[in-house]
Amino acid sequence: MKLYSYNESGNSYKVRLLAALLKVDLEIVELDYFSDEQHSEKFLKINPKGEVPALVDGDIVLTDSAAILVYLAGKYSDKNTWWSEDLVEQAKIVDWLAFAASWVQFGVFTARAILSFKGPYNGLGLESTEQTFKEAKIRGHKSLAILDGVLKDREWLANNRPTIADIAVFVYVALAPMGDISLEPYPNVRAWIERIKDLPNFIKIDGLDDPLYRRVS
Ligand SMILES: N[C@@H](CCC(=O)N[C@@H](CS)C(=O)NCC(=O)O)C(=O)O
Repeated sequence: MKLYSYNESGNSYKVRLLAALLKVDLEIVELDYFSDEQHSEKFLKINPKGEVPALVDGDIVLTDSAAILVYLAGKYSDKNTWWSEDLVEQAKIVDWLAFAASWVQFGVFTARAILSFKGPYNGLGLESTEQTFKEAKIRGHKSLAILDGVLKDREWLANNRPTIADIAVFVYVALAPMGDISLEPYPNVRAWIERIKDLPNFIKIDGLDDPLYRRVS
C-alpha cells in the first residue's frame, strides 16, 4: 500500500497517525512539496486535485484523507473501534469528518498554511491575502469554541470511544498555534488533545511541540 505524502502535511499525517495506531505498514512516497511535485504530470495522474495524501492499494486509488481514514479503519481495525459497522455510528463519525474538511480546513489549517508555509494551499496556489488570513482566524476560533463546548461533556467526538473522527479533527486543531491561534481559551480541547497524544503508538508531526519552528512572518 503506497501513501503519497509530504511529511509536514497535516492531512497526510492523519493517515500516517492512524496507520501507526493500527500498526499498519505503509510504503511512504514522499513528494517534494516546495518544488510543487504535487502538481507534476506524474502525480496528477494519481490525484487530479494535486493534493496529498493519496493512497494506492492495488487497483484502489483514494485521494482524500477522510476517505483513506475510513478505508484503513474499516479494513484494519477491530470491528466497531476506529470505524463502525453500525449505520448511526458511521453517520456520527462522518459528521466530524465533514467538520474537519470544512470548518477546520478553512480555519486553523489555512491560518497555519499562510503563517508557516506562505500560502493557503486550498487550491489557491501560493496566493495569500490578508483577508484570507483574517477569515481563517475567525473561523478557526469559532470552530475551537464549538469543539470546546462539545468536549465539555464527552471524552471523544463520536460514539464514546476514539474513532477516526478524533484523528481527522485533532491534527490541525493541535497545530492551530502554528497559525497564531492560541488553544489557551479552550481547556476541553486541550484535555482532548492530551488524551489523543496518550494513545498507544501515537506519533508526532513537527510543530506539535514547537509551533514557531517554521514561522515565516
Ligand atoms: N481534502 C483533502 C485536502 C488535502 C490538502 O489540503 N492537502 C494539501 C497538503 S495538507 C495539499 O496537498 N495542497 C496542495 C496545494 O495546494 O498545492 C484531504 O483532506 O485529503
